[in-house]
Amino acid sequence: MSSEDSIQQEDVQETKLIMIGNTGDGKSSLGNFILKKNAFKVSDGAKSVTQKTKGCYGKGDRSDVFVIDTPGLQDSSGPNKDIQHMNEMVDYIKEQKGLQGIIIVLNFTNPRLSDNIKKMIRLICKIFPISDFWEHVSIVWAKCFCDISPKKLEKQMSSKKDEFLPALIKLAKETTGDELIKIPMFYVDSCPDEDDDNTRSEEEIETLLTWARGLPSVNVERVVKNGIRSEKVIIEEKNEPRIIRNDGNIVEYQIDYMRREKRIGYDGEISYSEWEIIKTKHKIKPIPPNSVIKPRRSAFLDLLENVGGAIFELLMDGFGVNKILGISEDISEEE
Ligand SMILES: Nc1nc2c(ncn2[C@@H]2O[C@H](COP(=O)(O)OP(=O)(O)OP(=O)(O)O)[C@@H](O)[C@H]2O)c(=O)[nH]1
Ligand SMILES: [Mg+2]
Repeated sequence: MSSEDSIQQEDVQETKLIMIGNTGDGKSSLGNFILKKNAFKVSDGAKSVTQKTKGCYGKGDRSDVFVIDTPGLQDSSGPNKDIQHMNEMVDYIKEQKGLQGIIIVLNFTNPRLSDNIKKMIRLICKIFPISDFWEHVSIVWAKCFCDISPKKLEKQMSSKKDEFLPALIKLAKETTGDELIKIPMFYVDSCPDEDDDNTRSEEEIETLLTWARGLPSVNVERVVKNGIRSEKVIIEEKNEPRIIRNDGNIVEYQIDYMRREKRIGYDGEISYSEWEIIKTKHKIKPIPPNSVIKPRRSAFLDLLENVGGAIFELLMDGFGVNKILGISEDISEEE
């Protein structure tokens, strides 16, 4: 390239967009549609296709548009792959001179704002810890098929706005404290059949580019990898005794030993699995006939409530409870 060429290249006011979203939702297809050329490989199955962050200039009147395609999040190879992808994406973004638009690509055929999508958006916010983050964000609804009837389209568009915008505004408040944000939404079919009229999508992209061209550049130096951690699993255990019978002579109780997984996601979010019974012990303890105190069933229940399952079991196993409740030795213990 001659020096003249490079000056010309620098003179061109380019518009840079990055596309982020879940795997298979249509980022690469949208990139190709915006650039008017086959710059990115598109998947033809359920497998994640894009494995590397890569940018490309467009063709013809889109030659001043640079689109960065990224690997899909929620990759089927697991969260560690996501972390690797995101770290590489951050490195790539940091190399860029400018970046105007952060396009979150969502699948129009997904009816709900799932926890996964919220998780993904929170993660993107963490990567861009810039105060005006939300100013740079727009949503593109991909797979908004061009043959959908106008009436149906209008209905679905308004249901998306009703469901997603309040949730996004809440997320914005949570992340940057912004309350007055306007998130543009665009509805696009990036892969129409040849004879389909896809004017609506083309117009949507023109509006998207007008929006992006009017934005200042993101300060890419502030983009960070932190906030992305490996997923951790912590095992939590508890004992849950239940008093089954107390007729004044014996007290019968059962202890369920339970376990659950506490998962700390790579975005810091905590989730729990259901408590699972891993072992049950059935115990019968006699109350001595000459005991001065004849504890009622409610005394055991009170004890259980006051000290909790673990201490209750210790007490019942002889750490002073015999004295408290006047109970002698075990007569039966089954597992
Ligand atoms: N009809 C139609 N099909 C689409 C559209 N967007 C994506 N697809 C199809 O959906 C599939 C996935 O599209 P991709 O563009 O590869 O999705 P991606 O988000 O880049 O996927 P990963 O790279 O795996 O993260 C492909 O079969 C596309 O042809 C769209 O707007 N309309
Ligand atoms: Mg892709």
